[in-house]
Amino acid sequence: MNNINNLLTELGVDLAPYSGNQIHSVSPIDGQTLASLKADNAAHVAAKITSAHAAHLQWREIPAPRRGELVRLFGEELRTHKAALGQLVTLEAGKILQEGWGEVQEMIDICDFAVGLSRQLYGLTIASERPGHRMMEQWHPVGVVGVISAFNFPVAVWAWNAALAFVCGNSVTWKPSEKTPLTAIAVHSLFMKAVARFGSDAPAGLAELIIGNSDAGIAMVEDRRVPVVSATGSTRMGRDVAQRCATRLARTILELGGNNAMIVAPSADVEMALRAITFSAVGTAGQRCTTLRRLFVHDSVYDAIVPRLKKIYAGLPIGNPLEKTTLIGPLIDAQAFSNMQTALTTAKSENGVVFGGERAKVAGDGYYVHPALVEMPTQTPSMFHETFAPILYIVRYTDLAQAITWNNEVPQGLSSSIFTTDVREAEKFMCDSGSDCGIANVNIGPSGAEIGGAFGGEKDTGGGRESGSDAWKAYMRRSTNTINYSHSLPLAQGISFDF
Ligand code: UN1
Repeated sequence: MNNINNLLTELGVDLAPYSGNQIHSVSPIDGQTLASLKADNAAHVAAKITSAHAAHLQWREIPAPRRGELVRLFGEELRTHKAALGQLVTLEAGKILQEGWGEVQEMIDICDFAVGLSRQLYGLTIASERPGHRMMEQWHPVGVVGVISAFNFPVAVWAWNAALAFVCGNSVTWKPSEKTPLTAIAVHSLFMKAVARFGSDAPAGLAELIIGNSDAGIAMVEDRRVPVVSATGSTRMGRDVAQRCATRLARTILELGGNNAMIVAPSADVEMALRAITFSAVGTAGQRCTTLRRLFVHDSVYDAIVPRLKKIYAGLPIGNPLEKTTLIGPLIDAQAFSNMQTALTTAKSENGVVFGGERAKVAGDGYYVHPALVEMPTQTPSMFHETFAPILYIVRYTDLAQAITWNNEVPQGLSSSIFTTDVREAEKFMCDSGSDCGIANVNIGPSGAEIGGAFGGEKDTGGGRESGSDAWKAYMRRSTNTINYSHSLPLAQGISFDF
């Protein structure tokens, strides 16, 4: 408890205005309650959106490079508070310290990216078919951006969205997971510090934080003043968000389930593959949307990979994620543990051979598990589901085309990878008829993406793209302008309309 109070003080967080008895932040490390908070209801949400909307009307008048300056200052706050914020992520979400800090680093990276972007919100100039005409497009702020984030990346995912949204001239309302309210409050307070340093042209209400349950999220999603909703979480949640947004024709950016595979080909560098498999399958205790869940190993390297993997798995340090030597922290809660056990039982009923997967003994009331390897006879029905836990299904293959078919056969389409040193296989995997995922990697695992690339995936993953590349366009509205500088009014398509 002392630890949490010290951290909150260091981060400049005053919990008093949030205190209540409706939302409980429970540390997955030992099951202790870190804080109890009140929940926003629909009326609170509406008031926050009113404030965010008013803020957007002012903020859009500020030149984009100046808006970038606010994000730069926020990045500075994150650099200063990286250690404390990363530790708070560990306390509240249970990921190991390295990954807690990594998450804050990802926030810093997107801030840097967004600062540069604030001078590069380019539109095209387009050749007109009409004489004395010019066409161009401009990108304008869209309004209030609603962000829904999940427990597993409680701070980085908001930053991917918010850093871009702010430089694009928008305000942001944020509904974090009810499992991780403290990290959200801490990020909000760091952002408000940056706002205070920026000066009076940053309007109050630029960032609004909604602490609440799903009813608060629904109130945000259904509010007509929120033209863009970016949601990260389960496919079930995303489908619900998409349907509600569709009825009011709002735009969505969806980052939903992943069921990511790796193909290990005959020419693979075995040592590198083992490192990549282990990090991407057990990192964040298997609770990343990019976690490696399905492994297709070529028959010729199966015996070089699978027994070694078992040995590695048996020696992985499981325990308190605050301890430096730990590599696998707890699952988020009891429900996650029970989902994992159900999935393993189903796998057995499909002739899967399970290695590991049982509860690990660690002091306190946390749900720690031995990560599981499950050797499957083929790709069975249970492998089509994403279970948010460290279960890695392994299937032997002989033909690359078959492995690529398996890669693409599941409903989700987030991330994928191949280990091969054969250029033909690598290109085949990445070509039009190769992996159908938003991310297709060669000789690295499916997780751990950098912010420079567009992040997201197809099918049940939702189709959204966030963070790098041209993802910023989703946070703006495009206007096409045709300017006539001639003295006549020719019509497009040569239409004659004389009167
Ligand atoms: C998520 O799991 O929700 O690529 C995001 C990665 C991280 C982001 C994961 N950069 O694993």
